[in-house]
Amino acid sequence: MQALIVIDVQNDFCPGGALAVPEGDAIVAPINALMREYDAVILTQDWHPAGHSSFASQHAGKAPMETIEMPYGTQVLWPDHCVQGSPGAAFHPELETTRADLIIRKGFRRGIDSYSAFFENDHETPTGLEGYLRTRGIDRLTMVGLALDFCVNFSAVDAAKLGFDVTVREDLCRGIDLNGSVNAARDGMAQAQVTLA
Ligand code: VGL
Ligand code: ZN
Repeated sequence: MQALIVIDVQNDFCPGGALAVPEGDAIVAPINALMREYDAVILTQDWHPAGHSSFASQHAGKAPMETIEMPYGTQVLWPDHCVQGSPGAAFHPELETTRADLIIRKGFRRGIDSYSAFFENDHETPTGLEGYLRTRGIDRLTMVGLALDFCVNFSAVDAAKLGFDVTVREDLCRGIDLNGSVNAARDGMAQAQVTLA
């Protein structure tokens, strides 16, 4: 069984949004077209409480894109984005959300970020997605969405480590590209046996 995992295709990651990824909206129509080819479609949604610890606004003297040391490791600080219930947290209006079997939200704990659809950034707190996929007999995953170098990358590497057969469709992703993070993500995914297509 094969699932399409659509990562964070939300207004804040599209042009005009709070953490806009260049051309983030260009992938929406082709992702919609791809949905019908899969046994299951799963969407992820970045879903932060106001005042989330990944927001630069919560750290005096810090600007977006700077880093901070958290108990679970180094954290990039972001502009306020994807605040629960805000228009920026909503899916892109053209994304065919009605086709989704499951919407998994992440990053909802104030003190910890969650890039991956499988584990929070401590790399051990599960989101529950693994159990959902295994109980449905889904073993092959195709990942698309935003951003290639953060949430798609961490989700794909975790999925491969968990033993899923993972393909990332790079043409249906766009990246933030912070200090070479797109190339680093490509290397990390290849090392983890993720197929880049
Ligand atoms: C993401 C940064 C912060 C992503 C989410 O979806 O890649 N990036 N929150
Ligand atoms: Zn976020």
